[in-house]
Amino acid sequence: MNDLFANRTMTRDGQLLLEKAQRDRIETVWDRFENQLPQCGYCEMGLSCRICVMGPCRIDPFGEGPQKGVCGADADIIVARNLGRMIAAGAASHSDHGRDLVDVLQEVAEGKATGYQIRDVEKLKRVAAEYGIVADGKDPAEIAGELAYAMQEDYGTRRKSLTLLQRAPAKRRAIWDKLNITPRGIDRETSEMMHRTHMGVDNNWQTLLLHGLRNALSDGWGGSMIATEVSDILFGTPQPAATMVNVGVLKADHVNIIVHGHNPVVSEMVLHACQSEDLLQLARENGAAGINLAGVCCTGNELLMRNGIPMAGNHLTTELVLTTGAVDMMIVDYQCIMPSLGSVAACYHTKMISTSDKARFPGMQHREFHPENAAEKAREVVKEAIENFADRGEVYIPVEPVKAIGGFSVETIVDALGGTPQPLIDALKAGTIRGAVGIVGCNNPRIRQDFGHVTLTQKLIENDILVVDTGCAAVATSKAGLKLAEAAQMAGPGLREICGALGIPPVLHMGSCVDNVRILVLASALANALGTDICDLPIAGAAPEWYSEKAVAIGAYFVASGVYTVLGPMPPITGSMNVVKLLTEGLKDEVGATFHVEPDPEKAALAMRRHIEGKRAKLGLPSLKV
Ligand code: SF4
Ligand code: MSK
Repeated sequence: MNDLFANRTMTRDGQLLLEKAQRDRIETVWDRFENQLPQCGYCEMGLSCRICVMGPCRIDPFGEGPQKGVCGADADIIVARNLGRMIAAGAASHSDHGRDLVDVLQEVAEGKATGYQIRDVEKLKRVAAEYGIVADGKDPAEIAGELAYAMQEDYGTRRKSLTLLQRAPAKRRAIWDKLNITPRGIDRETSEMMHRTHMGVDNNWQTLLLHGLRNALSDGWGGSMIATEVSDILFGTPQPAATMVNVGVLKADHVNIIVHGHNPVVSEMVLHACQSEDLLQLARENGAAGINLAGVCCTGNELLMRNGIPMAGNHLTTELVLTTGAVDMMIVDYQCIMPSLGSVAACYHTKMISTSDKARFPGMQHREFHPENAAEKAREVVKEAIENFADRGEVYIPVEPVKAIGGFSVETIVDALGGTPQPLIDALKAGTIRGAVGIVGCNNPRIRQDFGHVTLTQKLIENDILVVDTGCAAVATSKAGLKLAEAAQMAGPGLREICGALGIPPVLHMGSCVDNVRILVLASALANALGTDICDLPIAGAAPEWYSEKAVAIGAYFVASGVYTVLGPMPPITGSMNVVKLLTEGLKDEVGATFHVEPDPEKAALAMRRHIEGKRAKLGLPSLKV
């Protein structure tokens, strides 16, 4: 294999498709990354500012050039403002995704969103009760209407704190209150961050960063949590199910449709259309053996979690999957969809369809989905995909797919444990499982694709540390075969024994990137059962290949919730040692957790083991020498 391709991705399908892309003269994300090198050092350090038009300004990190922007902002202020705006963008993205789901819930309640229904009535009632809604004597539609209204209130500005914060341990909420970072309205915190970072508002880097934590918490315990809960209510709470992953899930004799993006509002309707008998018949009449729906990125994870739909790849595979020539249509909603996709598709027969009024892309046809027309629109586009099957050229599907198990919601994990987290707590206390780590986030061309996720995961499970993962990390470990019960053979003896007894893999797929909140809910359940705080648990978080602003918000709400979090790529903060020190050391005294940056996954695993052993020792649990 060409070394260049082997250095870009550890995946076999990725390497072979990079060769194909080169043969077909397709430019990929890696080519464009290399074309950008060397990237701007000021920006990498967070030292450039273009907040106002007296600028743009930059601070000289060597102390020889300007040390202040035109307005007088120094390096600390500029770095903190830039980071604050990254958090605001990430929180806004997740939370707006959540809002779209609440809108569907509202329309289902009003009988307008034909095609959607409430699949998990029990969860509807449970979540409604948390919002103080009495369900007795009401039908699900009525409860859904009241819940949608109450959740919309959480987005507004009238409350002092968000409803679902009640799920956090009391000690954690007390910390947030003491620091005055208890999040209020979801939109309010993002709006306030944009205000604070306007020229001439908050020019104290510490208070800017504290508001960054508050803004991130409004996502983690607000917008993202609402997104996950409403998705479960509308589309069903995930249950473990077998699936297949990598580009080999495409089928040469089927109409292949790929869904890409994040929100299940579109992809669930596409799935229904793909399963309808008349469209399957049409596919057969057009010479195909059937319709094969597969996902990439997180809308794929949403379908995988609930329906076992196969997954063709993660973030850096999204262009390569088109080079197979086997994709008859790619349907996108929003987030993480590279604007290059339309031009890649134009070299093949693939039809590209955008569906959201807020996300348009070059080279894509726009078919706008709304709750009231989504079922019908989905049928229309699936029909077009079928008609496009005849236009295929040569097809190249170079690998066989890998089996995986997905669908581990908190509910199913607790069910697998016999209805209570106690067996997990007992295993942690005994040291059979030494701790748990949540691995989340993306791919990034700075890092060999999947290498960070897979190496870190392998090192952790070898050390009897249970791994739960989401997003593109979850796809990476699935492709590497770590999401099979047999993968327990790679785990240490304790974790292997538990996995064998429960019939689960050592790496549990917990969903998409908004579903990181499932990890928060699980951590809270453990902390509550132990009568302690999240920061006292032998757990950690990691984002070994993150790239997006959403990942910054996720990392910030993990740390603010008390989870020590290791990042692979360095965030753009090194222009201010004050900011670096606060995030990597100082926050420990404030929220009981810090960030740590370590691009080498083996060293990251070691840092997490040390952290976990330290927490075990503090809880008086048996230790293992690190
Ligand atoms: Fe320059 Fe200050 Fe304007 Fe930023 S806010 S661009 S540092 S003048
Ligand atoms: S899709 S945010 S690349 S996980 Fe959620 Fe993957 Fe990261 Fe997008």
